[in-house]
Amino acid sequence: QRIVLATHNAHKVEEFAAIVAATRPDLEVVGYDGPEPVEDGVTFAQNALIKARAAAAHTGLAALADDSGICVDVLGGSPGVFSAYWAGHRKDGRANLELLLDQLSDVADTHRGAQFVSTIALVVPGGDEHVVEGVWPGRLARAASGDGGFGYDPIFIPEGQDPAAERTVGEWSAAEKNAASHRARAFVALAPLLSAL
Ligand code: ITT
Repeated sequence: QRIVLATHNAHKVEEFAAIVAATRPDLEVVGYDGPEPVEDGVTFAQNALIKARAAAAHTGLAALADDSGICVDVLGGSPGVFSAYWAGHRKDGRANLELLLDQLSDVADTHRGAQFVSTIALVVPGGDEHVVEGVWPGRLARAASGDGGFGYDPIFIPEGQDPAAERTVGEWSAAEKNAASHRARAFVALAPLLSAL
């Protein structure tokens, strides 16, 4: 079974490949280098559907797209769908992360709650459309640490760690992240839909 992954983000491709290899090794996930549609939705679901529909139409294959971001409680859920260009620099993840740290510089640890969200759309050409979501709760660190992963990983501390040894996702291995992340959680909801294709 072949399915196209409609993303131009190499980190997402890598994480998906690892998650699929661990759970659905029979599935052949192919990359997408076709036209990039304008992502003008105001929700993760709208943007994920825009990307998956474009890839399904262009390739004739069932298509998956991930729209994701970090949602910070004291910012009312921002950056959210604007996560990729929060500081205006779409390709410069570091500027985005530094702006977010600045914005929270006066906020105490008890109020730094945040969550990563991954919304995945599955579009079958001429057929069904599905949207699933994975949420990874945690809080923002006071400073960046670690250089693993991408985007906001160096400032995100997932919930449920030993309080004496908490680490940011930037300090986690790829295998640890891919077993626990918002993307892995969305994939759990996606798996039965893929099996039904
Ligand atoms: P595509 O649209 O081509 O898939 P993109 O990077 O532009 O790639 P999004 O519009 O979904 O994708 O933006 C997601 C942003 O949210 C991403 O650039 C990061 O800043 C952040 N983000 C999403 N998942 C993340 C993760 O696992 N770790 C760290 N940051 C993440």
